[in-house]
Amino acid sequence: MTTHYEVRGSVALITLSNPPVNGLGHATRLSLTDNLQKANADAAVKSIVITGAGKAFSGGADIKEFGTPKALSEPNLHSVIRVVENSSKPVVAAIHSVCMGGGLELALACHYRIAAPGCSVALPEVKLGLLPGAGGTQRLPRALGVEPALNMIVSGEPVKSELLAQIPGQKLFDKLAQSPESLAEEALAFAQAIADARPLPLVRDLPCKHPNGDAYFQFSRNMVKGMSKNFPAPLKCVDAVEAATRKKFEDGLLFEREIFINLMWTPESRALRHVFMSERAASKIPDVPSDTPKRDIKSIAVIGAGTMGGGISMNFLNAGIPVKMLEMKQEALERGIATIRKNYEAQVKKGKLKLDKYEQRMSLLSTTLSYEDLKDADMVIEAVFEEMGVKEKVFKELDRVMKPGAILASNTSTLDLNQIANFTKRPQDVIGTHFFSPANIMKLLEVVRGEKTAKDVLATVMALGKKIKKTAVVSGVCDGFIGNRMIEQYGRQGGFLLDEGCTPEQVDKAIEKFGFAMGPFRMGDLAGNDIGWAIRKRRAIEQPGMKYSKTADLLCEKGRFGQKTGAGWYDYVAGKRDAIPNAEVVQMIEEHRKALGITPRKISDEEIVQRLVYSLVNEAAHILEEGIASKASDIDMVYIMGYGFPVYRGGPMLYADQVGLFNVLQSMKRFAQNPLDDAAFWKPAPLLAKLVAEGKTFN
Ligand code: T1G
Repeated sequence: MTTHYEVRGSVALITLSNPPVNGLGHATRLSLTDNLQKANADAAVKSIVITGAGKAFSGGADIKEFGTPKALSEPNLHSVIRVVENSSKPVVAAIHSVCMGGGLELALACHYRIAAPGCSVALPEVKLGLLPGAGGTQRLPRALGVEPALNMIVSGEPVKSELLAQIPGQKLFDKLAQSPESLAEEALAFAQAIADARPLPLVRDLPCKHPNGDAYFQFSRNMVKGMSKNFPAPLKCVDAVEAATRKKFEDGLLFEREIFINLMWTPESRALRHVFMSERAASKIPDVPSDTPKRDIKSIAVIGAGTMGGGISMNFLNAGIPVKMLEMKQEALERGIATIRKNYEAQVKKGKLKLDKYEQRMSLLSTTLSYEDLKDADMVIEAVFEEMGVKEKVFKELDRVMKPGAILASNTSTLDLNQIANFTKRPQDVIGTHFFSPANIMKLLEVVRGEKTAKDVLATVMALGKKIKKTAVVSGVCDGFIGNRMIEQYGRQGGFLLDEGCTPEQVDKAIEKFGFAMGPFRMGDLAGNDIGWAIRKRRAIEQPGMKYSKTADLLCEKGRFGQKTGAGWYDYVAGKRDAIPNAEVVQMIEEHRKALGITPRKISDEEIVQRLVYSLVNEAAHILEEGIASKASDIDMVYIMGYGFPVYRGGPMLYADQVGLFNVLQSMKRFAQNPLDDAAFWKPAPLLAKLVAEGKTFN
């Protein structure tokens, strides 16, 4: 049963109880409808209150049901809403905490609404590539006014109930409760007081006009078009709200329904729903139960006050966790503090951070030159030079000074975490926390699980990742973990494309048109081409057979490391980020081709995109079959949150599923036949071949 029913005096109280957020799944809709009919049939009941148990009134339709027959099974949300509106007795919605999507649409169908202060009210469907599909685009403008309603529907952002109640002329809330605690009692009293009020007010009967509709909606379309490239839903939201001002209510409802169903089947909505579920699935680790006890992390130590150490520290300061930063020299500490201050002051200047908050965060930061001062920290994160000898010294010191039970984390991005753990006598307390630069901005955190990392250490760090607002994804130990291991293959393909006839600009533009934030060559210039250079030198010793294009080495031999040297694949003007193509680099590539006897050919954007994206997919299949990542959706999270993969395509794995793994494999076979490519490169990962043979998908 997913709604409770009880009668208090002459009021029937129906409580939605479908944890965690009272999603309006089929069972809940059925139970709610039954209880509404029961209340209407009970002569002792004069009025009805609907509320939500736990931490929400309702988080909306049950996203987990989408794409399954249940989502549309009767009673669907429209039918439930009709039962509420047709109730012969007044129905009062008592909303608190969270009232979103279908949950708000349900409340809008009630005759009266009482809200507790602090309730987050939203129609966030647009974030799932949809629009409100149960009358929200037709009722909210009537209850709140066209403009505030359109803003909420197009942005999908929550607004606090007390702010909405202040909108002049709003009919959304009949009353604001004194507090969340008094809501139920106040709602019952209200329901009793209006029990005989007739006629029962319906939001659908309210007028819905905009005094300057044509101009307003045209203006809205222009604004929305600018910010919603590649996302079809926002503009459709404008169409639906405009329909509310032009059509009869029932016609507007049909119009909304038609758009909703069309959007539901768009690849963009499929991708955005996948991202919503994947982001939450990432925190679920197959062999670590969600109730695993976590260690209490009240203070953090950070070793290294450089770019990474400073950025990492800011995450914890932002979450109100004190940080003690250690460096070898005082001037390094001062530089680190100055950088942190500069970052915060930039946010204060942009109005993104209040001055008192900035000072409060800085008050949580302390520094030291002595390891002894770190001994009471609950967790330490080292962000020192990426060289195993340095890591060894640091971890031996940490092992010596840190209290028992402290978590010892390394921010290494390429080194073997198991080897680092074995420098200590407590490898079970060692874990990798691979932040992405800039560490205070990038959402991705790869949590690297060593073979001896204890389960409670892993659970603790995953929960800490959520607390500092990161998308934490668990990776096993391998060279490059998940993201960098895949990006290496992507980079190799980029080099082969240059050898065969492309310019850096052509490759970047093709993949950026596909939706990547930045192509491989602009990204190399940003991260520093010398990083890849060092990896290739190491690779030449460890895996001599691995084929690379020489172009990147030729570039580095010219000292063109990228933005940090003012020139890389492109030229850069100081203080600007624009990548300016450089004729010498193009000429260097042409001469290199001649030296190899290669006649350049025209390569289509489609081939560029396929070779770059499928190189990610094939390496990801290896990562999955080796258990480095436990699920394909984690890999999608890594790529969207850490490498600029377009969110509206859902990540490389979902994209491959939507292209069809059979088609991916066919393309790979074609690339393998290209003598200038690398047949070994395109050898399908066994898992990929298996999924194709079985007609299955990654997700
Ligand atoms: N359906 C199913 N599960 C949901 C859910 C939903 N609507 N919302 C949250 N969950 C699960 C989530 O997967 C996680 O599960 C747990 O609840 C806690 O979520 C017709 C069609 C409500 C503000 O888009 O914004 O109505 O991982 O970690 O930080 O017009 O969840 O524990 O198994 O995010 O406290 C519109 C989406 C649906 C709201 C709570 N509604 N949810 O945040 O917890 S479409 C939404 C949120 C719709 C109608 C249309 C947030 C939250 P698990 P959480 P939180």
